[in-house]
Amino acid sequence: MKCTPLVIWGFKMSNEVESKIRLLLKESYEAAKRLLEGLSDRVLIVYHDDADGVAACALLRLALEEKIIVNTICIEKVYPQAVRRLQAKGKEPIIYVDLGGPHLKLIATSNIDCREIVVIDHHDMEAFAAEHLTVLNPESLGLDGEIYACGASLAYFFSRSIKSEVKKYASLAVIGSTEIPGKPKGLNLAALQDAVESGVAAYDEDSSKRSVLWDNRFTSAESISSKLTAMTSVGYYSGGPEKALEACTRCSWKGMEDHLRSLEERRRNAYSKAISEVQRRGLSKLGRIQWFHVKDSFYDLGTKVIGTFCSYLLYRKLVDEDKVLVGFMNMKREIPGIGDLDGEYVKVSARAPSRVLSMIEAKRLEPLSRALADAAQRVGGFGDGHAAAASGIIPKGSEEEFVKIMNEELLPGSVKDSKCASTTLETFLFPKKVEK
Ligand SMILES: [Mn+2]
Repeated sequence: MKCTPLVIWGFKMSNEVESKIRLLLKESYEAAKRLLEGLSDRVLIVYHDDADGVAACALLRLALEEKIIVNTICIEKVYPQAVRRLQAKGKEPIIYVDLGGPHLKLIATSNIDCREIVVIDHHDMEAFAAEHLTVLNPESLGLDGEIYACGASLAYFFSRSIKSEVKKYASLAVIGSTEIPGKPKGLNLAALQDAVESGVAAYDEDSSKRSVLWDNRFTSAESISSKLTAMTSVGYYSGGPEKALEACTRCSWKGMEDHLRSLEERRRNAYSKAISEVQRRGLSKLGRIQWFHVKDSFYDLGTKVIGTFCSYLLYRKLVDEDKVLVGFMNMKREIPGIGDLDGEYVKVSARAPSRVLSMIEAKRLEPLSRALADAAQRVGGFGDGHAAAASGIIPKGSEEEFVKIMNEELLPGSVKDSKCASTTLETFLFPKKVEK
């Protein structure tokens, strides 16, 4: 199998960034080559439930499917149970894309069959090396992955070295990169240049607005991104991720208009039901936390919805600016494509109102990622995220205990400092991206 080394021209960036990007592209090319030289006739792609994740998966599938059988699984979070389950089935290589960076140790130690695993991600990563594990992440070169890359741009260059025709799909990388605020930089800019060259994207440098060819006309990349995210997250349990993959492959919504409308409607109904419940009952308060539980109101929707709902509540009067906002929803046991989780779980999301965020920045409170993850772990769950937004899953019935512990964990300076050594304080304090 032949791979083409990547050549990119005309960067407007510092030499240091440029040389790191070239190094990353070289690593990417070599990883693609190794994957194709392997003996397997199939591959499994595990991707994140948002526009960046699905665009990245579509690019990889486009490049690989003529050569080998491609199976895909969309997951909402890198749950330990989900990782163990999916890695226990089959022997083919696995590509994790737009997720996995913070969980390399879990992924590598669950690799009991010594499968080849490639993690293509741009989130803060855990420093962890293992045999059979290839990591493509700008963070590993000291380049900020949440400024200079996105999952889809990384997947685009990986795919382009396998199949040069993928250049016609560079618009997918442009769609994925809209989750990074501001003007496109680094790999995102390089992918955008390819897309413009191929005639599948247009860029207005002054406004940094990007449009892509979709349904045969130029459409705002951001609007497509938000629809893809709705499909993969709101529609998570109703085949949304596969439909979104299909849409990316065709660069079209054709035949999916009704599905999109019904998703919007389901989300609207669930929101209005939940908001009237929250208004009727008010928020429960404990110390530095205010919280609510929507129980089964979001039951058929993917669990990202509770995070979006928390963000939406942040701007409502009933929210106390001085307390962390925490929301719970009951979640299904089923993970599509993987099976049922052992046990009953609740998804928890936390958001920092602006005044709480200033306290976090002033180091008077712990970043939510740390406080939530520690509290979740202490009740037998799991969590991750950013300073101002974090989420996790915890066993059903442990919600009040969780709130109590998280309230304590929010106070800084306790003995637990060494636990999160792989993530620097700086990356906690200055999150570049907040889950939308
Ligand atoms: Mn991403």
